Amino acid sequence: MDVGLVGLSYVGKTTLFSALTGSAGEVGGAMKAGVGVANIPDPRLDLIARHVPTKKIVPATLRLVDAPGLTPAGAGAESTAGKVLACVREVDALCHVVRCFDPGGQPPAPERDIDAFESELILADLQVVENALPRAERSARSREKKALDRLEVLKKVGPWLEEARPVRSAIAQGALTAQEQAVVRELGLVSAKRVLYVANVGEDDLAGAGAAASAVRDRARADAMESVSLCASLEVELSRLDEPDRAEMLEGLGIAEPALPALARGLFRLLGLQCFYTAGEKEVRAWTIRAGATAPQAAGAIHSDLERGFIRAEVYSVADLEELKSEKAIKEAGRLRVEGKAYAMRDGDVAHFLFNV
Ligand SMILES: Nc1nc2c(ncn2[C@@H]2O[C@H](COP(=O)(O)OP(=O)(O)OP(=O)(O)O)[C@@H](O)[C@H]2O)c(=O)[nH]1
Ligand SMILES: [Mg+2]
Repeated sequence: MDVGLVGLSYVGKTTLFSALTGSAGEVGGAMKAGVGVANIPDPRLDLIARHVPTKKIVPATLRLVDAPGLTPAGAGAESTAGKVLACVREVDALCHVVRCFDPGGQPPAPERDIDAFESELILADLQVVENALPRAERSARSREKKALDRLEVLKKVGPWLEEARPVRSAIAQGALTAQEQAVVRELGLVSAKRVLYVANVGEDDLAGAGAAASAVRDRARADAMESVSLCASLEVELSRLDEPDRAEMLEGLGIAEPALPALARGLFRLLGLQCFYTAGEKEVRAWTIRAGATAPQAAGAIHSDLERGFIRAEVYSVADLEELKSEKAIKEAGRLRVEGKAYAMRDGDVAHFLFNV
């Protein structure tokens, strides 16, 4: 899953990027995006590996793009939106970091900041649509289906954006078919992407109970998006500690867990994703699929050959393993299920795929 860390300037994007990926990042960085990978912590992987002896554990990952800060157009200055947003055209979701801390004499104004950023998203998309329209009109003269579809979508989202509404709200209201949404993705329209709002709180509100974090939460709820609150600078400190020290620091601060698991859960809900697992001597591994994916589609996440040549899947749940302690015991208890092509994977399934190519 690819996620873009976006937001206005100096809100803590790069700080959060460093905390999540463990890479240095460039604080207050120049106009270029950093790219890094975060392993998604998952207690179910450890549980599986306790009962299925294995050489290595491979977690699901998040690929993070740390976008440069966006400066809205001001008196005499041009907006930097086009450049900034070009680096997140291909991501699956946006993590919109909102400043909820006061660096000194600058009280947070999350609603104003969210509105400012949202306007820039919409303007950037409007620009894309206006640039693409003349070309789309020319190619539509060929009457080729693809060209006609593209023109149709551009004509549909243009007025929507002109009314200062993000494309994602058109999708939410069912104004675009699945096929039209695919065209929107191809166009790289950024206001179409779903958003996880990150309230970056100061050390004085680690619980995220203050007015600023609440405003971010309310906004996310009103838009049917997701939100988390975290303190990016504290997360950097946490990420540098070994496990026992980290646990101690969390406890001392009264925080339940580091930010990454909550952030990952938010993204999974936002995008309608779930995990399944494969377990063997070589590795125990987590795979990310769409909720509702069928067994062959899940197999396809591992390799296209497994989807093409899918015969059946042998499936049990992590809960079965926790209860019965081994695959052998699961089999003996008659709990190893044999599932066919129509099976919809459930969250927390452990699967072996049988295939033939
Ligand atoms: N108090 C406080 N300061 C923070 C926090 N997160 C970031 N900062 C500070 O805010 C400043 C900007 O942080 P960056 O992480 O570079 O912000 P950015 O959003 O990447 O900035 P640009 O890339 O320039 O847009 C730095 O001085 C950070 O130390 C936080 O959670 N609390
Ligand atoms: Mg930065």
